Amino acid sequence: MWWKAWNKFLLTIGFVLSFILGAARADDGYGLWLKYRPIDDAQKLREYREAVTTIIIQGNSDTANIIRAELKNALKALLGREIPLGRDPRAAGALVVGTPRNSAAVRRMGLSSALQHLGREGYLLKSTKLGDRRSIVIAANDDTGLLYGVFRFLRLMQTHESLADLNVVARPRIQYRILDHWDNLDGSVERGYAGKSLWKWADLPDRVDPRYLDYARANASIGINGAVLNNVNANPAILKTEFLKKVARLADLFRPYGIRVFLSVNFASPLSARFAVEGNRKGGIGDLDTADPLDPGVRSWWRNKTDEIYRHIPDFGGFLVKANSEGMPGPQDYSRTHVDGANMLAQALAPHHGIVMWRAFVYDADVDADRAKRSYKEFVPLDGRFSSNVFVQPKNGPIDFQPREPVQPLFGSMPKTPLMLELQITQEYLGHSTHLVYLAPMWKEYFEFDTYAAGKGSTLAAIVDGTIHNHAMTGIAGVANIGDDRNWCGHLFAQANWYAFGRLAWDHTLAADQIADEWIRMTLGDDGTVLGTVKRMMLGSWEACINYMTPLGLHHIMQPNFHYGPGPAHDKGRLDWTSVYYHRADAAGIGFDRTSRGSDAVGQYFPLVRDLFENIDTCPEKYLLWFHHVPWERRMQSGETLWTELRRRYFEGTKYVEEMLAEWQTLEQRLDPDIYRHVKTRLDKQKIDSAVWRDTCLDYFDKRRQATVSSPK
Ligand code: BDP
Repeated sequence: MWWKAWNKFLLTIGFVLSFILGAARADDGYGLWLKYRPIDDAQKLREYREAVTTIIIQGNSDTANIIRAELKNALKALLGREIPLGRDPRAAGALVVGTPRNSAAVRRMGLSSALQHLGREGYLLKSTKLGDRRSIVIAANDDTGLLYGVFRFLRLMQTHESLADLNVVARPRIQYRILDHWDNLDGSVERGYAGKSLWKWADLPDRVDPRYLDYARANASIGINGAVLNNVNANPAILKTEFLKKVARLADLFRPYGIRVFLSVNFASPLSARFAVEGNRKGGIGDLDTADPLDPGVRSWWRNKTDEIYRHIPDFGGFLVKANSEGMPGPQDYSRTHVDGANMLAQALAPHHGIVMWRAFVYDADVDADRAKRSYKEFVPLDGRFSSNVFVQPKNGPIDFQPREPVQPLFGSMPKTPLMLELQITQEYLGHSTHLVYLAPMWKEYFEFDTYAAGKGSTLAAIVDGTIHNHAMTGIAGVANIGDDRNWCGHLFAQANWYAFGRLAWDHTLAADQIADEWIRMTLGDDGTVLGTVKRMMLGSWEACINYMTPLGLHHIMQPNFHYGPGPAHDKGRLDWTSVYYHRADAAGIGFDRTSRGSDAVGQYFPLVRDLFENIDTCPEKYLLWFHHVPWERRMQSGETLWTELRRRYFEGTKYVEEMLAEWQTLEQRLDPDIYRHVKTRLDKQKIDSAVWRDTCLDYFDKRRQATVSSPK
């Protein structure tokens, strides 16, 4: 038939075209750190080919099937040959993957006791001898642990580590490792710089974008085990039955990857829609005229809704709540407390083992004149009163994801409440997905910050992972930087921040340097020159960004709303949203006096830290203008005046960007051309932007300073 021939012709053309286009299109970044580039080191290749000749994996669960497919594809790509599935664990080069339940080989090896303390997610990688043949075992108590173990194993190969004498024992240090998507139901993403939302709500639940699986795979490969799907500024409609069906479909897809879904909920959801003001923020989807958490009708509304959610999603994770913050409704609208609000939801979730993540990002001006003090003041008095399935979730710093802040003093000050740390992966205040800023060094600085809450060693990490105050429930959340851009994150190097978040959530003791090393090798290849150059670029990029935006403890001087580019002169609107409120540059100097003579925000830290910050001579210079209003002529550690030092920092920041660009250009011949151009374009822009930051801020501050000099006495 003619149309059959025609179809065949079209198919052939399509195939040939896609082949040509595919060949012409080089690396578009879609493959993330899971590209599985062929091992090009001949000796390594020989070693790996000997070490893995056959894959033995038991079980037919969805997760087992995912593992099988991942191993087959990855090994084929890495080793350039098909590795068959086999049955005999005694074969030389057998890669045995199993749990004591499903694998006789794992049982025979007596690994059960070693697995005892590894929970559902931990795993072992061991070189072993079965008979007189060498093989490798990946063992865990549960399929999820196996999946993590397999990704770890593949990472060893991707980073060209030796497979001889493997003896890896791993388990996560933090239990809930969650990505928070600030995705709206209309497909836009709040503070998203990588296209639209990944979730195609209009297509779900019937049509499924294959990307969902790659998203889940990428998360599983770095140990992320939860996803909050929607914006904290939550649209109540997410709880409508039609949406729950869509959410359930995603949950079904993510489950075999060890990922549970969570939702942000709007506290006013039980209200009838007629209360709607400010778009969707205050009106609900119910038929009640109150959302008072102590009202029996409201409580049963939440109970019923929660029960319904679990009928759709039996392992639903729980609710994230932004309440009484930036116009979002909350219990205080009814003269109730955060405890009343959180515990009501916690009670509805408890029978299903769900949790509440109640955000501490609140800043009611009535609470204190200094915004930095407000969440501490609201939450510390509530310690000990939250239900056991409630996390309070503070951001890392006391203001708002600034390039650098001191740690949020709530950490360590609520010993009876598990605190889930909220980090921001998306670069809202750090140049969006245009600037290359590697965030692992920043997160490490926070993790290692010693609060002295229970004496020396009370680091943020030790508080968050439960060791200091003995919490079994532990968690960390990162505001995602993922969208539907082909390369997921907008900037190729923003992928490194997604990667680093997952790695640190699993093990916060990892070094930023090591994580960069892994990411570069897996993403850009194993060329030593590329590795060295790119790592250098990455490791100094955060400090450089601080320098060209907000050095020496400055903060919140960006352009309003958009949060991109400098706006030091901004002084309109709500006081605590303006730049001049924060930098306070005036006749005498610059900086926010938060000492005991000023707002006394220092008083919220434990004595040793408080005293360190209080004293201008001991306050670390990186926080100087956060805590002190400092005279322009004050001598800094460098011997320079503050003004000269400030200038020096701004110039140091922009110089670093110029160097990154120059260094990147030296790599042109060694990199994929698309990747090269993609990053080069962004570095070009970063160079311009950083100079704008520097010049705008210095000009402005200079005027304030000059005004001083020339101002009439
Ligand atoms: C601020 C963002 C805003 C978020 C808010 C939050 O500008 O878009 O809604 O944080 O965390 O940084 O709730």
